[in-house]
Amino acid sequence: MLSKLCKLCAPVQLLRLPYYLHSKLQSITMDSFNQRLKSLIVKLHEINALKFGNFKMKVGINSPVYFDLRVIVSYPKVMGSLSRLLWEFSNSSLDPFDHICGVPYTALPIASIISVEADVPMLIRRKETKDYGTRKLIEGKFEEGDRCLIIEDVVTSGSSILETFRDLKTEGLSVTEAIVVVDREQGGIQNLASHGLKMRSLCTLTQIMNTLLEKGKVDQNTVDQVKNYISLTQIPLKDYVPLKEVSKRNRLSMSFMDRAQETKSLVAAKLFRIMAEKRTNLCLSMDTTNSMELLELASKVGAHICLLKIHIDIIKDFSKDFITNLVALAKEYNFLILEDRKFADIGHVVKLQYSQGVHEISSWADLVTVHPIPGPGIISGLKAALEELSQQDRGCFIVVEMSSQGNLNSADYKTAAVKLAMTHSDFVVGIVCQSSSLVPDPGLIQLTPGVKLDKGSDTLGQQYNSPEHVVLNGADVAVVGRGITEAQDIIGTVKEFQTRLWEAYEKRISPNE
Ligand code: 5IU
Repeated sequence: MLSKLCKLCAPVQLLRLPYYLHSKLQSITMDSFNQRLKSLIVKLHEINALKFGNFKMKVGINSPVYFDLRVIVSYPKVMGSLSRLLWEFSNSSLDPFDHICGVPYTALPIASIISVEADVPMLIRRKETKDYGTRKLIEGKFEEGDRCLIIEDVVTSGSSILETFRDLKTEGLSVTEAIVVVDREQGGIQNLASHGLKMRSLCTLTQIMNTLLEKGKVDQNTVDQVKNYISLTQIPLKDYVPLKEVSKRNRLSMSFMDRAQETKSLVAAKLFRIMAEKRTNLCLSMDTTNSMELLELASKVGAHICLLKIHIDIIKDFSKDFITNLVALAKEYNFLILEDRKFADIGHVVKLQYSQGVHEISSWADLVTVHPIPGPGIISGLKAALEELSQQDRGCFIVVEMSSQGNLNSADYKTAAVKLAMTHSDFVVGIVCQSSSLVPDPGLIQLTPGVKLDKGSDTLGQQYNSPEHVVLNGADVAVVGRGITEAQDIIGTVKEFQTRLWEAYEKRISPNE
């Protein structure tokens, strides 16, 4: 593979010369390499790919310097010389490899240029897996065991590289090394090394600052600020879910009992066990406004459901007695209670909404639903409320995708939401969604609403699929509301849902039986 790389690496291929010429030429070449690197740094500064000021970083720490190498796509010459320098710098001493893969998105054009000019096959990592078709994480042609080199533009903590590393490894590729344009010297190299990945960088932040100072582009004060910042801010890996935590086992073919072993949450394990023991993956959604009606229905169907989902804020005659009776029914019939509160505020407010007010939700609801839109603070807020309770077996479902027509859940939002769920899987028991690809971990439970005996819709945007359809699309627990509550024969209908959902689940885990 490396022998093909002549076009890009010609300037450093000096290995067959006599030694005295070799070393002389090598130092000339190094001088010219360094000159070219310095001009590149100046150019990057000119095109605003390097900025100085006070910037909020993805990892939540303010920085006096910001790199936006995305702009290079508007400067093809800069993009070309950056890619060439990166390759010349690293290619002669790399571990053997069969493919290169740029970390999406900024490193994609860099990897593409290297791929074309050095004639080395490229792979592309999908940032979000397709909901349809082959559901591949990695695009391109490769065999299991092929070796892949990762290419990245700027490294801070190394978390983006590690996500690409994890997906490549999940697809069976062998990855030992990453090459990067800029190392911000904030712990990335050590973080990657702790996951068995070597990293080499074309230049460091210190080198960049020294060059810009030498060329009169920044003053000593800015250089000192950046140096001080580097020494103070060694950034830990925050959102990265290590490879070992993402089980390679496909949850769709695993039994609920097996999956109870995979979760970190007590309440998720309890739900898995209830489903297996009662042979039901039916969640009844009771959107009624009358507490007596709710209790009556719960006692009628309690034996056939694993989960009862309610909206406490629509009950007109709420009382503490109602909660006492509901909790007693849950115990008697062995189901859990899900308050479909869909929290969506900042941590401080959800902490109060969860534990205070007339409803004191955290004191009785095993589970709640949460919109991840505010970010991780919402999970911290809910957890903070629980710290004051002696009852610790509580959890939440994160709403990643909705069943309603025209919902605004974009692909990027869904990816970030799933990541949040994975990062907090001690408290997040699962994901509310419609498609199996959004629940990668067997320890997480897919909760799917929008279920009726037949496909259809209501007049306000709700969309329904059949029990078989949702289970095949990954639903572990199916939420049925009006499909049951508005049926003529409620018990008969509950039993029909229970049977059809359970049979679909059994077929999913053992397709040939
Ligand atoms: N629900 C949905 N869709 C969603 C989410 C929640 O329908 O995407 I998130 C709730 C709303 C209602 C129940 O409480 O699930 C479904 O009731 P019906 O089966 O009656 O439509």
